[in-house]
Amino acid sequence: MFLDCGRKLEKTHACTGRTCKLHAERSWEGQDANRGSSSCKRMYPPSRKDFISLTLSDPHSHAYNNGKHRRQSCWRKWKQLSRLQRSLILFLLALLLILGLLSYPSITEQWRGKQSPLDAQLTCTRSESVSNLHGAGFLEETQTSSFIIFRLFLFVVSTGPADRLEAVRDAFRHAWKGYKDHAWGHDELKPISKSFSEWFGLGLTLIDSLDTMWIMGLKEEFAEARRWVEKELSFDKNVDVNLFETTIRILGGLLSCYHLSGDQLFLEKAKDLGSRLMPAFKTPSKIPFSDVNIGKGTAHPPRWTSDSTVAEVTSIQLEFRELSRLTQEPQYQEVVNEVMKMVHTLPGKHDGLVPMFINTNSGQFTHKGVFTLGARADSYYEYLLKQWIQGGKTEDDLLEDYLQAIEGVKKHLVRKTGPNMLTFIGELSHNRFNAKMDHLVCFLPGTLALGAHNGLPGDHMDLAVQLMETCHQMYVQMETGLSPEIAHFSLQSSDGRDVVVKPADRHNLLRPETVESLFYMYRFTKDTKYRDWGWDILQNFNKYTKIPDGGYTSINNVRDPVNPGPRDKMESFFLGETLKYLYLLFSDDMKLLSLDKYIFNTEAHPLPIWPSPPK
Ligand code: DMJ
Repeated sequence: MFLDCGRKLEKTHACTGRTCKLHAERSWEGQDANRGSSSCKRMYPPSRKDFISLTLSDPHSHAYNNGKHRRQSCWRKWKQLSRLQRSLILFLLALLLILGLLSYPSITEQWRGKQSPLDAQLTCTRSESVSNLHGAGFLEETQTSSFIIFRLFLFVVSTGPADRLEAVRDAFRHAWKGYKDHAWGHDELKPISKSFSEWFGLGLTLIDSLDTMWIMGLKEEFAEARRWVEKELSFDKNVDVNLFETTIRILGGLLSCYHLSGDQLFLEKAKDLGSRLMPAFKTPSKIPFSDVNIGKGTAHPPRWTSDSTVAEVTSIQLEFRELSRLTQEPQYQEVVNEVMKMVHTLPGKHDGLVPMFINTNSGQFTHKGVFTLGARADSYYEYLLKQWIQGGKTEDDLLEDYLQAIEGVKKHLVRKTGPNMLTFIGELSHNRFNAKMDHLVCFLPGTLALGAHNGLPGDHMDLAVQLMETCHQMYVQMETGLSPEIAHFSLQSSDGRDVVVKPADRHNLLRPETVESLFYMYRFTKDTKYRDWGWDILQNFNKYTKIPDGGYTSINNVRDPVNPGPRDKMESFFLGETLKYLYLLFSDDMKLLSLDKYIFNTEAHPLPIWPSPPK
C-alpha cells in the first residue's frame, strides 16, 4: 500500500534523512518510517507469521538479552580470531595453568603460616614483603613470568587494525546474509520479521552495497550481486522514484562501481537511469521536481506542495556531472549546474545559510527565515565543497558560497554547552536560536576537515575537531553508546548533562554521519582516538542492533540498553555508508580511495576527482 505522505507531513515534524525523508507513520508498527515526499515507500504490513516472529525474538532474543548476549559475544570474538591467534591463546592459557599449579604449594604454605588471608593478600601485592616470606624467590619469579604471560595474552587478544577490519567485514557479511536470505533483490531488509519493504522496487540495498563489497574484497558476494544487476535490474518500470534518493544511492552506486571495477555494465545501467531521471528538470523554473516516474517519463512535486527540498535539488550534482563527463553528453551537467547557478544569486539567504525549501514554479526560496545544517539543508553545504573539489577547484562561485556559508554557520549557529563546553551546531528560526542538532549534522566535521585539507582556512579544522568531539559525546553519553536521531544541548552550566534527548528523538537508524567524519578526521590527523571511537560504535551496533540470524535493525530507544526496541528495518545506507566508512577508518592503506583522488558522494559512493585539463 502507498502511504499518504502529504497527510503525514502535517502530522509529523521530525525529519530523518540528511535531506529529510518526510515521516510517515506505519501504524501497524506504532513507529515512524523515515520516508517521504511523494515517493513514499510502498510498505507491506507484516503477516501474522511476521508478528509471531517479532514477538518471539524481541525480549528473549540473543540480541537483547544481556547475559546471553555477553556469552555470545565472547564466542563471536573467539570465532573472529585467526587459527594462529587461537592456538597462541590456548598455549598461553595452558602455560598460565601450569605456572599456577606450580606456585600453588608455596602460596598455600604462605597462607597457612602466621598471617591472616587478608594480610597475606595485602602483603602479596608488595614485592619487598613477599621476598621475606618462605619460598618467596620462587613465588616472585612465578608472578613475574605470569605477569609477562598475561601481558602477552592481552597483546594477542587486543584488537589491532587487522582485527578491526575483519570485524567490519564480519558485520557486513552478517548484514548481507539477512538481506540475501529474506530480501534479495528488494529495497530493504526487515530483519526481525524476515521480510522486506519496497520503496522504489529497484533493489536499493543491493545496489547501495556493491562498491562496499568491492572495497572490502568480498568477491563472491560482489559477483553474485552483479549477476542480479545484469539479469534482473530494469529501470523500465512504472514507478515513482525520488530524484535525490535515486541519484545518490543508485546512480551514485552504479557510477562508483563502474570506476572501481571498470565493468561497462554499470555505466550502461547508469546511463539508462540518468536519462530516465531527466524529466524531473522540466519545470517552469528549472528547479527539479522531487519525483519522477522512470517508466512513463513524467515528473511531479509532492502531492501537497509545489516546493522541492533545497538539499535534494542541490545534492545530485556530483553524480550528474560525472555522468556527463563519462558519456560526453552535456545535458546532465547542464541541468544540475543551472540549479547551482540560480541558488548562487537567490535572495533569502542569511550570510550564506539557505532556507529549507525552494519553489519549482517561481524558483524562489519559500518558508524563509529557518536555517539548519540538518535535515533538508545539510548536503547543500557538503556538495558546494565537493563539487568544487571534483571539478579541480576552478569553479569560484561554489567556493565563494561554501566559505560564506561556513562563516554564517560560525556566526549564527555555533554555540557551546554550559556543563562541558561542547561545541555544537544549533538551528535558527526567525532569529530564535534552538539548541537542537540532528545526528545528520555530524557529516560537518568531515566536510570541514576535507576543506581544510584542500587549502581552506585552518579554523575550519579547529571547528571540525570540536564538533567531532561533540558527535562522539552524542554516542558516549547514551546508555547504549549509540547516538539518538536528534540531540538537544544544555546551555546552562547548572543543567548537569550536555546532551538531552526528547522521547520522540531517541531512535537510531544505523546512520553513518559520525563514522563518516571519523574516517576523514583519522585520514587527516592520524589521531588513533578517532579509530577507537569508531570501534566503540561498531561494538555497540553489534551489541544492540544485530539480529542473530542475519541483518541489523534500527532501534527505538538509545537510552534503554535492556530494551532498545528493535524497529525491524535495516536501511540501505548501513551497508552503503556506515560499514564502508568504518572499514576505511580501520584500514591502514591510505591509498585505498585516497582523498586526493576521490570524492565521496553523500551516500559514500566514491567518484573520481577530475583530472585537470592539459594546459
Ligand atoms: C543517506 O542517505 C545520505 O547520507 C543522505 O545524505 C542523508 N541520509 C542518509 C544517511 O543518514
